[in-house]
Amino acid sequence: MNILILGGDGYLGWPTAMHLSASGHEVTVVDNYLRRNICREENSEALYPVPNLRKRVDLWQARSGYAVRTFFGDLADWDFAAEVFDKTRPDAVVHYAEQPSAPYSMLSRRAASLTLNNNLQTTANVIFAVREFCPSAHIVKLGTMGEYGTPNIDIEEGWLEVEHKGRSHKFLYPRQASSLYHTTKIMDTDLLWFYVRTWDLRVTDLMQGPVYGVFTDETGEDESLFPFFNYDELFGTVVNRFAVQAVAGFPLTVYGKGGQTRGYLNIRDTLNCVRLALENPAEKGMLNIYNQLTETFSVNQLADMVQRVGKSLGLDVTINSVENPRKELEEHYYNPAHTGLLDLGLEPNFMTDEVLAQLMELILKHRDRIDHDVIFRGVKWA
Ligand code: USQ
Repeated sequence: MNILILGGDGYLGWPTAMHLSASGHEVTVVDNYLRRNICREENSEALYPVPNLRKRVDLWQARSGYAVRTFFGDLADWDFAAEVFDKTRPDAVVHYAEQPSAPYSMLSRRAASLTLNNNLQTTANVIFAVREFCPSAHIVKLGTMGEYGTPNIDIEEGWLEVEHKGRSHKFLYPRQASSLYHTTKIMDTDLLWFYVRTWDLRVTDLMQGPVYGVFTDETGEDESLFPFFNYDELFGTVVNRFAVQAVAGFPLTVYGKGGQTRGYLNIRDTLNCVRLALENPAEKGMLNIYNQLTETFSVNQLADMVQRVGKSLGLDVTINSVENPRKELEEHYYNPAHTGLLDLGLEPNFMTDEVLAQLMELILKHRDRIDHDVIFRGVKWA
């Protein structure tokens, strides 16, 4: 397939580009360095330096023999989006081109506006561009499990059959997010669903939980091909943060009671899920939704695992409950269905002690670069 990856420089975009090109697809990546620029502005630099996208593409080609085409620009700008879609006419589009941080979206009015404008305008432009230049293309959109929030009933895979006064109807599963970022993802889903119904688009929306790790089949041990590894409060996800904190001797920052439960997945499984979604496209006029997670943990369980593995590596790991800067339930029911991707053939890479130890050993090599000041800044929701 001829595949366009939007946000191809990101934590997930770049590993996806390598994975899909290694799987035999013709890959084009698009990025405007939004994440790199925000990270620089906010002093949220990754643990190790990451080559720019042109250099990454060259390094990957030298290693694998596969060429990846690049476009640089802002997909929220229609003229640029139209040029990219017109020149590539893709069979499928993987849409990661969004501001991905919940804490950043809650930082200031400016950060909130950037998140809203970027995420919604980019999604709208993707929809308009697909209709104009490649109406049969399959859009694979990265959504988030955070769209559902933490309801006191089982979370279904995208849809809910509702019975009301003797009649029934299937609706999108109710959505109730706990950050502005997550709310933009709900709005994206609504936009996509509207245009699926109206213009017969083909869309798969992947409701993904927090991702951890950096190693993939394509990176091997080659650090020049690794994705960004953020451990700061804004752009680091919790498992990656805890692994760095353990190495740095920084008490693990469990927010509040630590009973917050989410569905996690190894970065290797993100790549496999996206590939499986591409290989099993939605029909015309269909919105397929999969819950993209492999196992659930509370924050306390994660902290205990990281502490145990850290100790086995000779690290002195302590756990600290800090006042929760976020507004979220700290104890709640959580039971999300996630059989769709397994049915398509996903073979999960679980969070074993070996997986965490490998990650911490990588961090140990870079421990001198860890900046304690960015680990916790306490961006408050309220
Ligand atoms: N948490 C802590 N301590 C920390 C950091 C986080 O207790 O130092 C807690 C948070 O309060 C939250 C949970 O860990 O309850 C997960 O937080 P996170 O920062 O790993 O994940 P989140 O902000 O929800 O966002 C991340 C990605 C986002 C993706 C989302 C999937 O940044 O792009 O959409 O995970 S999900 O969480 O399922 O919505």
